[in-house]
Amino acid sequence: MYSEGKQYTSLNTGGGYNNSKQWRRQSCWRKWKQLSSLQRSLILFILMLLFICGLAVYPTVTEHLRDNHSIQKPAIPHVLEEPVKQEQPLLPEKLPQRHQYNKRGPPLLQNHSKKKENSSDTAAAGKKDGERKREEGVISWRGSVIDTDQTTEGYGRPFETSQILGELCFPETSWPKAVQEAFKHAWKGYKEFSWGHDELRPVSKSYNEWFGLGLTLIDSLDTMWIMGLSEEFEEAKAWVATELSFNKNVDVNLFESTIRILGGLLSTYHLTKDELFLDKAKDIGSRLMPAFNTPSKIPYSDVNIGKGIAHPPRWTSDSTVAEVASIQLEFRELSRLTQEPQYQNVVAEVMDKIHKLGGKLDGLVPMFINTNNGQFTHQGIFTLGARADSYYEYLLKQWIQGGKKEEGLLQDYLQAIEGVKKNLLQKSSPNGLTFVGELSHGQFSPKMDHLVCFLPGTLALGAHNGLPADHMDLAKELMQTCYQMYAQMETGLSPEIVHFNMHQGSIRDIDVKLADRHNLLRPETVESLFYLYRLTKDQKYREWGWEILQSFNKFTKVSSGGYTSINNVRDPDYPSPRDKMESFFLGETLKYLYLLFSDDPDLISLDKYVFNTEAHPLPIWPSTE
Ligand code: DMJ
Repeated sequence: MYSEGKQYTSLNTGGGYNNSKQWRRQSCWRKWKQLSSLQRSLILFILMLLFICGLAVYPTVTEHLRDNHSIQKPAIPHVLEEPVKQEQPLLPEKLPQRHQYNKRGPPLLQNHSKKKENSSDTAAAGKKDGERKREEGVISWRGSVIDTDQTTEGYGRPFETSQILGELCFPETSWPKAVQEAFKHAWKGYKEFSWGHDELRPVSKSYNEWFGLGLTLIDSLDTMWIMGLSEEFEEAKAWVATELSFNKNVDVNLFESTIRILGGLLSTYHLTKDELFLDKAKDIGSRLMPAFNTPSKIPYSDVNIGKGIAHPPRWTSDSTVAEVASIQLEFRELSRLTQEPQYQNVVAEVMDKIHKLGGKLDGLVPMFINTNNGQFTHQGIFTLGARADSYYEYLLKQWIQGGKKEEGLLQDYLQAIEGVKKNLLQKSSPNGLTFVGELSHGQFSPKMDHLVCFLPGTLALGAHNGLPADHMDLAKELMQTCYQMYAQMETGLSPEIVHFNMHQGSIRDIDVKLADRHNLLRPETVESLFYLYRLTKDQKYREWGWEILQSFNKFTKVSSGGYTSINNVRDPDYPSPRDKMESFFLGETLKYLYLLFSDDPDLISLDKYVFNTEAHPLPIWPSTE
């Protein structure tokens, strides 16, 4: 054989291209015939064996190749981390819901208290995962299934994931640690690229200045304390002690700086008993006071804390109702601590004026209030979302903070919840999700901001404090809806705004408009999950929170440090980073997740503390005061 091979080579080299092909065929045949029958049988046997082995390993190899190929196309190129084994659990397929609608009718809503077998989607349930995967999509670089024909709205994740995520990959006892890790990763980015500045821009590895006061650092202080991250806390504290100065010629927003800075400093003072934080709180509190120097005593939106001059926005003399009515917890606490009544007095006057104002609808308030005449403006529009949300939250929480004595606050809150039920509460079609819509001059709109998802938590807190039990029932229904706003998106993350379908024959409950597909790492849903879990101990709320954390890690984590808000929660291939990590991601979102997973009910007991709207716990006043 060897000599013939040599001969072939030499002949081939010498011959022309066409002739050589023919000659090769003849030569092979000649060689085959020269073999003994034993040799021929042996060769045939080996070939058969190779063929059978090939058939057996083929699917694995092709899947492997497909996986490798898709790794070339990360969700956010050069931004998000490549999948790391410990952090990427073995995800079951996320099936494109549109196929569910088209082929098998409406999808089941995610509900972890139900078992898969409860599904009416028998066709899908009867198939094995692998079959479904091959039938409906290709495998993405993260191991989830990408729809191959994503052209319309209405996808979702009809199958349960949390059992597998929770039980097989990460025991529940490790969930608080996973939140700590997320915090450390966020902090790493902040420390490296934006130390002492307001917000991290994790993708461009730079920062954003809003007030120039180290907003993220201050917002994060009590989170680090609660999580036991002493090293990180100490370095932040050193910055507060040596670098933080409010004697700056800058305009700050009264509401934002109250809830984030004043609230953050006050709660850190309470947790640590370190006077440094109280001194800083007094300093910023007194510098914000000029905002209340208005003809109506309804504060302006902006204050220059260096010059002591306040003003409304350039285009209007209106302030936002949520903004002027969600600074009370902090100013009241500042008065209690300093024994200086002026802080409490100015914010109490705002509440008193709003309490007496006309223009409400069954306790619901319009979104704007004029700083000159003290009247509501843009009347006739009612929402529990942006510009009104925390007005309702602070009615209840002030009542709790003050030891449940201020009857006016309680009555306003109870009336408002009745107003919500009467005017804004509806059910979606086809699955009957309870949601809170909006009203504009008598016209109902089935639009709900993610911001509204604070409401389940607030309702549950009220019920825990002796308010009607049906508040808790409503809280549970709305909690399910807020969870669905995450679960039905391809990334597992909620958009900023959703619209619910109400007409008979709808094929899906939730629609998302193109302009509303962003996610800003907001806390409201995990905030409510925390309350619902603490107050009911129903395990499903923890599982939902765990899923949400996983989704943040999958789609918003930036490898060099930090997390980014994203533009498109419906595109798991390219969620499109916005390059901004809001301070409330560390101040609120991760704090509530940590508390949700913590087994210690005394870690910020709801009977001792009330959280401000930026998740900074302030003490409930002792009954002797
Ligand atoms: C936070 O600043 C507060 O939670 C506020 O009440 C609403 N907006 C953000 C979070 O979404």
